[in-house]
Parts: sequence; structure tokens; C-alpha cells
Amino acid sequence: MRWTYLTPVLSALTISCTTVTSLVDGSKGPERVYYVLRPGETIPAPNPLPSRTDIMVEWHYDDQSETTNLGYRGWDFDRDGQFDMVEVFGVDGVVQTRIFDFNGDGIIDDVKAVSADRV
Ligand SMILES: [Ca+2]
Repeated sequence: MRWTYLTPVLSALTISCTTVTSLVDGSKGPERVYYVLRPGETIPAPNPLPSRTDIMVEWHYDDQSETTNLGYRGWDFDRDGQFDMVEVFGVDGVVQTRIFDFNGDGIIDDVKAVSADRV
């Protein structure tokens, strides 16, 4: 699965999610230092269903701890090896946004926010 052409888009989205963790007592928790995007195995589906690939975000903190969460799920509708749609997940594991690249040029063609009342 070729997904690297969307790496700049995913990186921008991931950076926008960078926050400092607030603890229950109100103090600040460890601060995120950097992240690594880790694409998983592409899961094929019987035709005409799209294949999908989960992309995990591995966060590294200043206290040397790490967390990993599902950040993105890429869908390949026409089976050409490029994502046609990428779902963007929030830290709660719920889809926040869907981005579309209909012609496979790596440029976003459409963005649809997923409202909470439709989930
Ligand atoms: Ca495709």
C-alpha cells in the first residue's frame, strides 16, 4: 500500500493534535516530544469492498514514556494501492474527519467533518 504521498497531510493533522496531558490534580503531565506514524497491514476485502490500512500514531513523551493510538484508517476503493479516503480518529477512538483524494494525486479533494450527533 502506497501511503507516503499522504504523509505531509497526516503529519500536519498529527501535529495539530499535540497537547500537554492534564492530570486529575490539575498539574501538567508529560509533554509530547515527537511521534512516529506506523502503518499496519493492509486488510483486503472481497470485491467490490475497499481494502483498509490502519495507521497508528506512536507518541513519545519527555519522561521517556510512550503511548500508541489509532490515528488514521486509509481506504482504497479502486484497489490501485493508494488511499481514496482517510478517516482521522480522535484520542477517544471516534472518527473526527474524513479526507478524500479521488484522483490519487496526493492533494486533498474534499474534507468532511463528522459531527458528534451522526456518530
Ligand atoms: Ca485507490
